[in-house]
Amino acid sequence: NDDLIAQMDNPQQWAIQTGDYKNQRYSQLDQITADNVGDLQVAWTFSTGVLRGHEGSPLVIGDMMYVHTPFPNIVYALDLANDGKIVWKYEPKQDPDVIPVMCCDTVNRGVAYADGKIFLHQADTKVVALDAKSGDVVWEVQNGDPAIGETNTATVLPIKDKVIVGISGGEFGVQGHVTAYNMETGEQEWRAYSVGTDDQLLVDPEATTHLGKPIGKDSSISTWEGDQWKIGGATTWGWYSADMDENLMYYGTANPSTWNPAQRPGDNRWSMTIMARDIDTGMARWFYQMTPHDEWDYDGINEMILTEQDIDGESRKLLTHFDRNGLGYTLDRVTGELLVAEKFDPAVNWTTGVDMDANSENYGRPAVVAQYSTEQNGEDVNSTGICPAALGSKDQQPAAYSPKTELMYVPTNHVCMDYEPFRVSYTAGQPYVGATLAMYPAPDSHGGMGNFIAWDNTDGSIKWSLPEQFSVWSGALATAGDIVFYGTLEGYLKAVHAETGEELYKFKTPSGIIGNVMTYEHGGKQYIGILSGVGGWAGIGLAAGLTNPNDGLGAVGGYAALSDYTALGGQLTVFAL
Ligand code: PQQ
Repeated sequence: NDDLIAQMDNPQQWAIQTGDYKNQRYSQLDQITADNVGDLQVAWTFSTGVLRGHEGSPLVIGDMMYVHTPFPNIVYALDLANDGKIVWKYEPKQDPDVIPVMCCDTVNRGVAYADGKIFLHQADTKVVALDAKSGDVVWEVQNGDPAIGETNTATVLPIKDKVIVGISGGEFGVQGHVTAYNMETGEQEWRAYSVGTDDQLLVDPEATTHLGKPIGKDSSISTWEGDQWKIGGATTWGWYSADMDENLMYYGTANPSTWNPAQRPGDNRWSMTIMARDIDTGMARWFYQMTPHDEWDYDGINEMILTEQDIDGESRKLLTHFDRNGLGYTLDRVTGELLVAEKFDPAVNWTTGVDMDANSENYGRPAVVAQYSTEQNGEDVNSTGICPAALGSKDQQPAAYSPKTELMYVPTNHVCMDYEPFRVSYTAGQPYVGATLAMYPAPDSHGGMGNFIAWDNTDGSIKWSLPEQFSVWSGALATAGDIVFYGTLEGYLKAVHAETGEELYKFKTPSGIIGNVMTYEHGGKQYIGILSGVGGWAGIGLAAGLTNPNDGLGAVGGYAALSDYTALGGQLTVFAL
């Protein structure tokens, strides 16, 4: 898509949620630097009028800024040339019955732009194309069915002549899928399921590979008992990246349903899998399953960051992924070859690491520590002290990459859990969870539940690590000014030095931050923008008013202290020198 590519290449704009197709979240803007960031001031603010968790970020295209909200998914177009005046507002009419079917707050990770249109994927899975100038509906299409637990929180990927969209509902036993719609008309072009028959998966059993070998016939359904795959989860609610030269798009699939592993024997392919697919046809080039037969809810949907770097003196096209399971993976994104798999939080204890011997029959599999299994001999067992907790060493909060430092800047969680699986039966549209969880800070952490780290993806090592009291649930931004920004659950926007991690600036916004930091230039001036509005899975206690420690799928107890620091409220804060 030439229009979008031109906008993304222009550092004055913030044209896509992920910064670019590579998901680097890096800006060339360098007015704000490590030397002057300490002088940052609030330039203007905007209340979204909505209270629950605010994920994602605004977009900036020319003089227009587009701001979205959680359910009911309002979109505002603000005129930056006229003091942020509201040019149009779009408020979809959605049935509030979708709210209880959303697992982890009513968040939305933002709108997308291409070809003069704004694309919104609502909570009720309606995909809407709006005229970017007027806000008029150009087309709309229903992607899923909330009555069976299909909902949406993700942004969409506009690419070439398509809009690529995912689905949520892993806690409701849906059959996860990714769908391409025609950007002009909204017509469906292809749909690829994560679990299912070869036809549904869009695979060629001989040509699609897993760690260099063909996946073979019935690669998914042969790893489930009976037709459990039909309610097998593996949703696609995360971030999407793309390599236009290879014509490939990348994303990860989520947990297999239910959370009780004893109820679904087998590797449960292709849940917990990194997928590389042809953009035009959806056909899969390669898969890599990170957590076969998941026992902990370590969804594999976190972003895939694409870079070109040297490994062992050879320049390679890389894909880096920080998984919920606590391992930072680096792969060759053309072939799917596994290059690095190392823990990015030292607390991770469920595995001793991944078998990297290409000749081993366990090649690419994590070795599971029996003590932290939630299943033994086919029976479910209670397990305590598992690190990380179900929300992972990192959840959806996206990392950033600076080509200047060649480091990844990663918002992380430092949380462990007790896991009690129980038998559950499937009823369409009802929770299909099958485990009770308790979450708490990792034992070595002196109470800190998060770290903001710098990671070298070429050898899998932590360069520096900044302890945070709560999980860092906000997305990072790296800039050519040698600074990295992130937000905290208490509500601070922080700027740190890209080389050393030294804290250079912090400002407390009105509510906890789970949004992603963005930057743009307008009228010759660089601005930093961040949405506050506490919520998401970590903030679900505040967002949904829950107090029982095991509620919110176990997060309420773990993050109870958040209410001592912040309260609900959706606000955009924009900073400048
Ligand atoms: N959403 C958040 C959030 O926005 O804070 C955190 C999570 C979700 C999770 O940790 C999940 O496991 C999760 N799982 C699904 C799913 O399996 O379909 C969906 C979502 C979602 O749509 O937000 C989350």
